[in-house]
Amino acid sequence: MKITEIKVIIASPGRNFVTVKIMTDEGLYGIGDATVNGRELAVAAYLTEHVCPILIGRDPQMIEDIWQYLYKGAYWRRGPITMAAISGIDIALWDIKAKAANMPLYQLLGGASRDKMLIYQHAGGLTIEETVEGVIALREKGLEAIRAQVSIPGLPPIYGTGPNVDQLTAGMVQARPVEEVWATHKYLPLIPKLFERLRDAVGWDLHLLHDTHHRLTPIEAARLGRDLEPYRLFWLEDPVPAELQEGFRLIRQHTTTPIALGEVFNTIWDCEKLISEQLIDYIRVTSVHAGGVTGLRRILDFASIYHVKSACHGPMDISPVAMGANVHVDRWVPNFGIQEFSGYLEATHEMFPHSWYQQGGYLYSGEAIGHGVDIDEKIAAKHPYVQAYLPVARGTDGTMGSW
Ligand code: GCO
Ligand code: MG
Repeated sequence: MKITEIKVIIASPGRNFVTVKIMTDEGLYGIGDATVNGRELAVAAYLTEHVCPILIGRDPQMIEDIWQYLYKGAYWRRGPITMAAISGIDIALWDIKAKAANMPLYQLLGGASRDKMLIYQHAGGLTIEETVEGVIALREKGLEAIRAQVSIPGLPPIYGTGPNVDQLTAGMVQARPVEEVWATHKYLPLIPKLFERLRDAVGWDLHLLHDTHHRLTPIEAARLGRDLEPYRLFWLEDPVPAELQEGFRLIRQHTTTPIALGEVFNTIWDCEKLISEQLIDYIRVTSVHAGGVTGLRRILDFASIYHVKSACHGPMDISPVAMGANVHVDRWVPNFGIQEFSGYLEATHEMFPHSWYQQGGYLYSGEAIGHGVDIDEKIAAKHPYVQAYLPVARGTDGTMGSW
């Protein structure tokens, strides 16, 4: 089998996605996701200028060799743009291999370890009561795990708390990032109050999660983790930016609140210490950013030795293609924890026909051959790229912080 053509499709069915389509001389094709939210065109150029031309004529069945060729062969290792490009190719190659084997991808990976994948979705509000209502509404839809976020009183809505940004900004050009305001000293005492109220309202059966989105220092995170202990969270996510992996030792010394981390990680080297020192409980790497199915599987296998469970990143900017790859890995991986699934806009569903589906609090892989996700290129052509950025966050004095 030979690769004959690789298309890089940039389309914005409500938000931007970069999709890879690899064609072969045997008529089989594979689809991959290479989206990096807010930096889409950089990955697309990396692929079209530097990756696609050198793969034409190669055997698509040699997935590991192609992965190493793109990783080691670039000389400039790691990094989100390189790794998203490798991921897009890798996901498409696994799709082709599974199609050639006439199997759903999870079968090729080793077969099903479970029938359905526990998911969590997001509830947010401008006030604690609004968030409580959001959590109750999701529970009524059958969700068993829910992430809860709330705005800081007196400040404009922050990450995960305002009206759904994706619905609001669908198709709108954004010339520069929105600026949000952040105040740690107001946030830290607020969040335990949210979860105290939530436990009163929903009891103890529901899994509750919270995302700090990299905004604290280790000692602040240790304090928050400790203050949240009475409410038994499923996890506290991204409490601190993780470039300094040893910073998490401090958090661990002070709290038993489980820690989830890794949605911005690209390789095993970004989390090697965090995992081997058992400084985290859930690893949030995802197929589109951590080297495709090949990279994801390697990290999750490594994590299994240290009792760290999988929790693939799955917001709206992870396309339905990467979601398909994640769901097949999830179906197989022995150390599965949970899958994030924030759902998609209708236009996104239409552009990416997929065999995975949600029912209540679970995702199901479906039994389609390959990873089961396709792209409708005619629909994609109707949704051209729209300039858009992720927001940034500043302290109340204007200091740039982590968003
Ligand atoms: C999450 C994440 C996302 C990111 C987004 C950035 O936990 O789902 O924090 O919401 O902010 O993916 O592109
Ligand atoms: Mg997050």
